[in-house]
Amino acid sequence: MFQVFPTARLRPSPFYAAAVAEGMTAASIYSRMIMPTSYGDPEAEYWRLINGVSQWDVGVERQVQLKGPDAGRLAQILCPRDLSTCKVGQGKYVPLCNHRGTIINDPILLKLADDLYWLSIADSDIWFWASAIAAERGLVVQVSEPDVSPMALQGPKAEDVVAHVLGDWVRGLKYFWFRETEINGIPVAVQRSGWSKQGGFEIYLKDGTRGTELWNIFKEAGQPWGIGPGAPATAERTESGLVSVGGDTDDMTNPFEVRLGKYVDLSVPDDVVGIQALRRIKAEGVRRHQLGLVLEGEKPAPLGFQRDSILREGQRIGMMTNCVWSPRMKANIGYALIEAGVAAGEVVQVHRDDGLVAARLVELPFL
Ligand code: THG
Repeated sequence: MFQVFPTARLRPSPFYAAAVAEGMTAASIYSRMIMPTSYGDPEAEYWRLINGVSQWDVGVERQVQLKGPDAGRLAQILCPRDLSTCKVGQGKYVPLCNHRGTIINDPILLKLADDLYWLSIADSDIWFWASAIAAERGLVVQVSEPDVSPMALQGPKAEDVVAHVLGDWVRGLKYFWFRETEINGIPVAVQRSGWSKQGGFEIYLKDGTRGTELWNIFKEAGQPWGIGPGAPATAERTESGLVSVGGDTDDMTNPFEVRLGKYVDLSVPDDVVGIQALRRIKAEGVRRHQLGLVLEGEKPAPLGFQRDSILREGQRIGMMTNCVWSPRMKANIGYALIEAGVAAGEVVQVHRDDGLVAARLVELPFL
């Protein structure tokens, strides 16, 4: 047992005190912040997400704000997805790539105004990247990290809870669309989004001094629906086929390898970072692709990234990037990043601490 304490560098989220009060038992580090990952009963937390409503401190999803006359131009230069039709109030999932076409982050982009965007980022430092590219291209735009921290409500009953707090208009919000509003004078943006496929909303808190207050408003409002604390759930996201950039990807992974090619528009302007490489990769075809793995037996496999961990007839053909017990499939499942010639339906061997275990390759998502 060890403890990690918040410091100026390991910043607590505005919901940290609430998470501790809820009985947080485990946490991870994400964007140099503490992210609660469990409250002591992972099984109950999983079923609450599948059947009810779960409340998550995802303040680690930091915003990179682009503000100024060239904000829209910078957003498009950073994103190999066409943003020309993106409306104010709309969000879009946008894999970001470097000049070689390698995925470096996969934010949700929010267009707050014609001259104001947020990139709601995953775990890498896009603030440096965006400001460097803006400066190199001579753009008139300020890049900053605003005081904005999301809290998620996920699960089939999330909509009822959010409508109870905010009104029935939230039921009409389309996927990834959002609206700025206030809750008891607390400034927020409310978006239909979240890192699960169970449906739900994210409440972006715009005043970091009011995290506990906002947390408790939803905690109390959610009582009739059995709300409880939870966190982005590895089992659910794996079953649902969501990609974790940095977890399921390495320093050579392009979007086409991990089923994110549908978020790349090859017709975006030539000055979009990475687009030339992405066009070349698309023309040449990928060398690897992502499939699901269903392991034989009930013994858990080690979590996480293992290079060359998948074998076929003694040959190393790829790696298992993630592995978790699926309560709904009653099996250990994971993702393979594997040679493109290897197809779903084949049986391979996966390295485990006690030797090799057989695994069947399947198409994603599992469910
Ligand atoms: N919410 C917010 N910010 C975030 C995340 C979030 N930043 C970091 C991280 N999560 C970004 N990653 C993802 C990955 C997938 C999705 C959202 C954020 C997602 N994908 C759907 C899918 O793949 O099926 C839908 C994509 C689509 O159809 O456009 O939801 O969770 N604020």
